[in-house]
Amino acid sequence: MRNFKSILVTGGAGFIGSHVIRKLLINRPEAKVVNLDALTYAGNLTNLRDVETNSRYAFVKGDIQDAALIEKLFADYTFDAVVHLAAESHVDRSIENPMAFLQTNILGTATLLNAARTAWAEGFGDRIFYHISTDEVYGSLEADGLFTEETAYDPRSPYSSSKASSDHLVRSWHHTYGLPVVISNCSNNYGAFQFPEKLIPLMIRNIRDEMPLPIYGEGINVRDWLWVEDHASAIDIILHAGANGRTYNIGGLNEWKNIDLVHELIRLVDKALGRPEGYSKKLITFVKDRSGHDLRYAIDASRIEKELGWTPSIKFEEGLAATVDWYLNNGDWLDSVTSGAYQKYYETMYGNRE
Ligand code: NAD
Ligand code: TDX
Repeated sequence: MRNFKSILVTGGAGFIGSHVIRKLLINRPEAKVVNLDALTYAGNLTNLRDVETNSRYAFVKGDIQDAALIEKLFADYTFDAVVHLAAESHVDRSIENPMAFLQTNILGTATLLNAARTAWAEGFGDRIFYHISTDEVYGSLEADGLFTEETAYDPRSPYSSSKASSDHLVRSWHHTYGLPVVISNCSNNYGAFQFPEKLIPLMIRNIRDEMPLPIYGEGINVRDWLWVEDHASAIDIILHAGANGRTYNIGGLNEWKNIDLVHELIRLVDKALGRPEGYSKKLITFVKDRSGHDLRYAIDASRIEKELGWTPSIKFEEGLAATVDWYLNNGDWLDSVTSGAYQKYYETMYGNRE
């Protein structure tokens, strides 16, 4: 088991990163945590309002491609671990604007790897560079089968190919320079503070506001959903106990067809808002499919269970109901992140889709 005094988290103002920072501050009272985040449209400091006065937490606004800034941060804070989450993360945006994905996800990761290697040149010791990746690097499954850590990479969108490239870079810094690394590849996360461009918060908001519910294609695509706090726990465990150079798949064993999930969200939101059962079904709108839409993702998470003792802690029904409650009770958050630029995004993505 490793112990860290000073951890650099990148992308901590985003959805998963904010949960990771909270988890590290609670579980690791000996550690200081520095959050480096560029605050793109997806980064929001209100996601971390409850920890901002914690003396073991610091926020730095900056880009992971800024080599000089990162070198200075390594010198100022003498990090002994990096947890790298910063990324452009939305597949639809990657189809519209791939270059931003290549810059942040590929060049940004290489910049961080170089900085860690240089700063730790005197000896790697127990230090670790932890790269957070996605199941999408493995491609798309038909009705059967699961992605294992041995599945060959077959990324099919600009997003997933940029994440696959970054995974390859991390492994190459390990093999070439000996940089100690761990990688994890996770399925779709859900929970509080997720930007409402992603399926679950977008649908909750649209059901609440009685707006059309845009379902791509026939809604038959399948995703495996994992509670974001379970992902944050898995990250904490892998960071401290994962074997150097090893990859861990993280998943929820919880596959849902998109259309079934939207029906479940309609049931939960209508119930919470006191509407008659089935009231919002009329909002379902089948729209033009996502280009290159992957059919199915599903994860074999037996390695992390066997080697590190991690399994999901919560049943999906419970997590989804809590998530719906969170968005309905945090309407201010939802309204603030969807004001301004979101309107233009929504119009661009969905305006001509029906
Ligand atoms: P997110 O889009 O909610 O947050 C990304 C964060 O990174 C934001 O705070 C943003 O401001 C920051 N960022 C973006 N570009 C940056 C740059 N150039 N420099 C510094 N900061 C920058 O993403 P998320 O859903 O929290 O995902 C976090 C990580 O987990 C990503 O690496 C993603 O690929 C991976 N992942 C996500 C999921 C999921 O379901 N959301 C599943 C598996 C893996
Ligand atoms: O409006 C929509 N309608 C719709 O039918 C949206 C936004 C999505 N969908 C479908 C597309 C997918 O089949 O829902 C499914 C889930 O879509 P997203 O929430 O965009 O997630 P996905 O594309 O599966 O990718 C997510 O999981 C893996 C994250 O965004 C990635 O960052 C992560 O790596």
